[in-house]
Formats: sequence, structure tokens, C-alpha cells
Amino acid sequence: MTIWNIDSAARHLLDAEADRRDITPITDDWAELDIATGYRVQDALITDKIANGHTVVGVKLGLTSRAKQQRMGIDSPLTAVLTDKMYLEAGVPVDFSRFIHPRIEPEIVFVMGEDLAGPGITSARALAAVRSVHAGFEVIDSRYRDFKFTLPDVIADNASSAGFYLGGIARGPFDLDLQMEACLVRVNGQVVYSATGAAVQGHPAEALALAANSLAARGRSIHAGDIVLTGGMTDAVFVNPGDQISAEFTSLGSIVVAGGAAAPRC
Ligand code: 0L1
Ligand code: MG
Repeated sequence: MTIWNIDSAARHLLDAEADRRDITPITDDWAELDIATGYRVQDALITDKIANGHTVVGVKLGLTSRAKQQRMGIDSPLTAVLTDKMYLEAGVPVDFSRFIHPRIEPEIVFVMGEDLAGPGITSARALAAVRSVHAGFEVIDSRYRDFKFTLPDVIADNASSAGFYLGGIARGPFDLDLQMEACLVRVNGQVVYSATGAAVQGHPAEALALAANSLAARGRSIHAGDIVLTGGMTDAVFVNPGDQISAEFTSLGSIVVAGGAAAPRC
């Protein structure tokens, strides 16, 4: 029988990720896992990754769009941590030997030019701290079976983080209308979703401000050079072996990702 605490919950999630094995929600067995405890599990999990050679490269927001909130049945955004090992080179297929049930979602991504520390950060202040804006495609891979979890569960699981692609085009934060920036998601040529930046908390800079302010509540901040994924603009699509999935943005260019070959299950 597992004795549930911060460390055992983090270990359970790390083992599931390493073994490419889905698990039932931790809250099924540990009802005391609340939002604050979920973030402490997330911290423990990231501490373990750092001890194993990962470097923190930024933060991400999850569940910032209605499309994603409705799909997951959770109406509150959350933050999580990006590490260097999540970065995926353009053109490299999604590697099924690494993931359980990967899904992919288009995002507007900021690279920070200045530190940003809440509380009290407005979207205008947040945008002024951005160095460049990029298209992104985030690979999420919940460690929970069928992507079924409560908010504390998914916070503990570092918001399903698994990988991210960055588009090659960098635009200044005031060189485009981020609210109107549109994105089409195609799977094997068929448009399956579309959205504009307004889907992300009304404006991606609102999501950035939200990240700075919620991190401040835990004594954290965003640093110059950090990558910030502002949250899926649309619902995420499952990646299947051999698929070709693209995100075409109005002025941030396109990212095309292939599903690699199927990997045998152990
Ligand atoms: O990036 C995200 O929006 C992930 C949030 C967690 C929920 C999910 O797995 O989609
Ligand atoms: Mg995301």
C-alpha cells in the first residue's frame, strides 16, 4: 500500500512517465491532494528532474482557453515548468517510444526580454517584458489514464507537460495583433480546429500576466530568457503514428509535425 505524501506522489508520476505507463488519478487514493499540495508535488517532480540533468527553461500555462477547459471539465488555468529536455527540434517526429498517448496543441509563445515578477502585473506590463513572439506546438502527455484528472492531479503532473516545438519566425510583441493572430490546425490536410489569440484568456498577454501573478503567490517569477507557453488556443489533437499535423498561423508561420513510427508497449 502506498503511503501518500509529496515525495511518493512525485515518484509515482515520474515512474509512470519513465515507464510510459498510465495511472489512475492520485486523488482517487489521496483525497487530501489539493491545489497547494499539487504544486508542491510539481515542485518535487521538477527538483528530481533537475537532479537528473534537466535545466529549467521557462514556464507554461495550461487550460487558458475555453476549448481546453470545456474538454477537461476544469475551469481554472494553471502553471507548470518547462525543461530543456522537453524542447523538440523542428522536423523531428513525435517519438512514440517516449510518450504514453501524446496530443498536440497550438500555442502562442513568448521569449522574455526582461524579468517579470508579480503581483500586480497587467497585460501591458507583461507584453513590454517580452522579447519575441513565436508559434508553438505543445506535446502534452498526461500520465493519467484517458487524460482524466482533477485540477490538483494535473497540477501535480506538471500540467501534462511532455514536449514543445517552437516556430522559426520571431516577431516583436508589438509587431502583430496577438488577439487577432489566427491559427488553423490540420490533421493529414483536413482542418480540425481554428482559433485566434483571443481564445487565450482574451489576449495571450493576459495569460502571461496571470502566470507572473500566480507564480508570485508562490514566491516565484519569470526571468529574462524564459520561454512562456501561453496555453493551447484550441483543444489538443491526438498524434497517431504516421500522421502529419500542422499549425498555420497568420503571421507567425507554420509548424508541421509528423507522428513517428508506433513503439511497442512493454
Ligand atoms: O497545456 C495544457 O493546457 C495542459 C493542461 C493540462 C490538461 C491537459 O492535459 O490537456
Ligand atoms: Mg499547452
